[in-house]
Amino acid sequence: MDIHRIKLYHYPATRSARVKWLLHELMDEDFDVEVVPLYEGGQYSSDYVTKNPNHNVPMLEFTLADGRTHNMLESGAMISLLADLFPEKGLAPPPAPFSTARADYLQMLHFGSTWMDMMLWQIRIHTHILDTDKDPATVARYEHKITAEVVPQLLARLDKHAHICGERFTAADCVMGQNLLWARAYGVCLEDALTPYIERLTARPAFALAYADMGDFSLAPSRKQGAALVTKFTG
Ligand SMILES: N[C@@H](CCC(=O)N[C@@H](CS)C(=O)NCC(=O)O)C(=O)O
Repeated sequence: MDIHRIKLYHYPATRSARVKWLLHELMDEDFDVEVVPLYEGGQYSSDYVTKNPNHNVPMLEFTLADGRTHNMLESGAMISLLADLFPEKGLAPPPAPFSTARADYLQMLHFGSTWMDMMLWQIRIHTHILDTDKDPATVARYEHKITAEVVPQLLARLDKHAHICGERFTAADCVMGQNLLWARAYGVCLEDALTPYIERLTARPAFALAYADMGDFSLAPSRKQGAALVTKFTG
């Protein structure tokens, strides 16, 4: 099945930036991007919800050579698939034959996009997105869990190698890099020993392209946007 075109539904500096970054690594600028205005509630429009009932970004739309489209809704799955689609770029150890490198790569890609992501999301929504039901204890719980359990695992890896799965940059670094920028914006993962890794990632030309729109992101919606979102946001 041939892919005719790839389109990313995106909002600056959010989880869709992971995917945008990898697309730039793989395809330079040869893909389409549509910004979904999250703070204006664009993710709840009936058109968008029909395609993405989770009302979020990223959404990745593949238009096939025969005109059909297929949408993906999970950033980790997108990263995994896209890296495999471009084996010549060398951003994912091959799926077969079995290798511990592949097993470790998938482990870290999913650790970043599910387990660590879950903690960061709880911190974010209980700091900036929820209304009257913000819970500071939830924020404190996940700040502690990240510091006590996640950061030591990352430091142990980065003490040995330049990237999260070894010497080479892989697609798992797009997830981990975005997570670390997200974490630092919320005052966690500030350990100095993580900084050289973050600097290595942010020096990549594809990172610069993916985050060129970062100035359009603010951590919190404005008071007016937040008031409009509150009736729709489901957590
Ligand atoms: N598990 C999904 C989560 C996507 C997600 O929740 N994205 C946030 C932005 S980082 C969003 O669009 N939220 C809007 C909403 O929930 O209304 C993924 O990793 O792709």
